[in-house]
Amino acid sequence: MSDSLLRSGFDSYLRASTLRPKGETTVSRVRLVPAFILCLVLCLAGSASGPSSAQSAQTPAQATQPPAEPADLKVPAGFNVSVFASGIAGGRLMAFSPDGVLYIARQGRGDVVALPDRNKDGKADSVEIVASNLVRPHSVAFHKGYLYIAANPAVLRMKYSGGKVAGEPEKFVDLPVSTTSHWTRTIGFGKDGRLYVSIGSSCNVCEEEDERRTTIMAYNPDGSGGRPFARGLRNAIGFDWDPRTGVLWADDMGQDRLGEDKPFDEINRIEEGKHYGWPYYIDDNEPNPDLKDPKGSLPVSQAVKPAYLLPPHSSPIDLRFYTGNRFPAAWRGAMFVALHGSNPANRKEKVGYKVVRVVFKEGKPVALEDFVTGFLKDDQVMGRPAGLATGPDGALYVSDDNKGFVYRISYGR
Ligand SMILES: [Ca+2]
Repeated sequence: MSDSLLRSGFDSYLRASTLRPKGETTVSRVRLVPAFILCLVLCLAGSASGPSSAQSAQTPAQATQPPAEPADLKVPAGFNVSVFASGIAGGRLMAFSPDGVLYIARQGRGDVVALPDRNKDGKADSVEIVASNLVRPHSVAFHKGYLYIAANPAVLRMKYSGGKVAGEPEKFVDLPVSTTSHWTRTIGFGKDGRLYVSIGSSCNVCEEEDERRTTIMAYNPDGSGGRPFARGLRNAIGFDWDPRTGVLWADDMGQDRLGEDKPFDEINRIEEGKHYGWPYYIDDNEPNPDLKDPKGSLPVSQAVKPAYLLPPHSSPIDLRFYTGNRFPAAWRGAMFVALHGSNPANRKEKVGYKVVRVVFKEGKPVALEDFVTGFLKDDQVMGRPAGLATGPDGALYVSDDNKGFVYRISYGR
């Protein structure tokens, strides 16, 4: 893509940044006038107290719907689960700041909030908006004095020091524009200092023209030199490095409308320069039956098979290693995956809707074990797990973008 196209992509991002994304708001016409008045009141309150992106407490007036009930979640014996924060609908991926405050991107609201727990009672004291008017912010990361935010279509950053985010978000890296599905972008910094960004496909099944799509991209620490680190990943929303081995792992979400039990979602062991097969291959390198008249091709010998097949349509979002030391040995350093759960268009009987631990044997994933269940109750959706993060307190935090909770999973007393 040319520079001018990249620029026009960001210009349209800036234009769009004042608009609500289509398809994710539920404001009806009859509610527009009260919503406008509410917005006016909030804007005036915001301008009286400083810039919109400054850290500010969220007013209760923003809660326009009755509060959701937390799910009755189940965790293994010895673990505890509690509500850390509520009112975080659309909350996706999370990161802890260097001073131990949980930050989360609220994709639907277009903002990033901080959830400080200053009195360390396992409950967020407040919901503080640190950046707003963003288009589909999905993932956050802290690195060397900045908070990075993956939005669409750019990675943004804000200065971070003394426990505070300051100023307005500035563009750091341009990304492909997505106005349909797979608009999520996930970021992480490797030990090599590079910025890694996963970018999903523009379609359900197709060959991409923009080589940045269906990859995990890697950028130099200054944002330059972006190139695909790994290709052939349809939508690798969650990725993380095993802290013990340094190996990069990513999940991948298989395509839609190929049947109730096809294709599998995936866990992949990511290596630089490798191709993971999509769109040419699905499952264990089976030719993709929905790819008609492809222009390109890939020798099957060059397609890396999944390291583990996840249940079809279970929809893995975040994939993270537990990096704390409060869990028992079997869960220390464990890989967890948030299975967001199947869409009724793909499957009648729901699958996913839980957080699983991936059991490894001799360095390879061999099984899944339930870690957090109860997001389904009598087939009713009580929440959908999305983001995962290990806290400095050794607890695992799980965001639920559907009912807007952040749950805290701790061990022992
Ligand atoms: Ca607290």
